[in-house]
Amino acid sequence: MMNPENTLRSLTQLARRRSGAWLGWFAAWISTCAYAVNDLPGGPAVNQLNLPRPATRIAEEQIWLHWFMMGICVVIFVAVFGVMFYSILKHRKSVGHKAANFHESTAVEIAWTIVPFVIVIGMALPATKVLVAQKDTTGADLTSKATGVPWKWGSAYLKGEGEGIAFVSTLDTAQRQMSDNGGAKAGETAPDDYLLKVDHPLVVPVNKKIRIITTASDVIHAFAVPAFGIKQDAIPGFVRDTWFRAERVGDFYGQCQELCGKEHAYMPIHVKVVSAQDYSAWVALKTAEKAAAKPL
Ligand SMILES: [Cu+2]
Repeated sequence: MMNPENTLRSLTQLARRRSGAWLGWFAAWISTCAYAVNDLPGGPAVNQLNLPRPATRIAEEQIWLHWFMMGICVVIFVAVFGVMFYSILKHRKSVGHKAANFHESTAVEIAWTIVPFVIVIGMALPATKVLVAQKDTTGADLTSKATGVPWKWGSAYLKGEGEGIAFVSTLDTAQRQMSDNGGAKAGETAPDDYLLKVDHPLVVPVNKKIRIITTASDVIHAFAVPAFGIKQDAIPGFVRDTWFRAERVGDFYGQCQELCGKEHAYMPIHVKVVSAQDYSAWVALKTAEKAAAKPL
């Protein structure tokens, strides 16, 4: 058995080794920061502060709601603190003011009931309108099921053009290796779609209502694409759904957004929005691939 002195010594050694590792890690991190990183259209941008550029009406409405609510909060903040600081400075006791007595003032009671009520209704009405639209998954042109599995996303086209197509989408192996090795090393550059590139993106047609049914095989995951304004938990044993209608072609990225386990960071979502013709061509290709793979 180890005596306490030996234990202490080995702990100190371990701490020393660890701090060396931390310093090395910190230096590596600083050096990767020096590389040029570019915006990823449909994904995160460099120094992005605002919400991503919307690709659906719902995402557009969410951004409007965000700034609308923010505006109301700022007005309330400025008004409340303005009155407070004005009162503290101009009506202080040292300049001869006496405190007014508002006890049982009906006018004040009515004002502080009506004003917040009006504000809450003014916020709830537009928010409810968007929320109801978000939840309305009826009348979809295409339905696809997204299944969260450790640590990938399974896609199965259930209804609409492309019915029967199914695949599993996995993070690009080269990017995964780069991450396992501690990120981009000196002389290497992490691609703009770092940890967002997958082998099989979810291909959908533009301007069509796409319904995504979510479920999971193990733990709770979440299917989310910020540019579409969607985020839906994928729960084992349950079926939930969400929808989007992308208004422009392009690549859009998301990630699992429910902390699901050790490889939560490695299950990105890539949605490829293409024109109707390109979508039909992709469906034909996938169908041919499936037919070729079938045993005779
Ligand atoms: Cu997950």
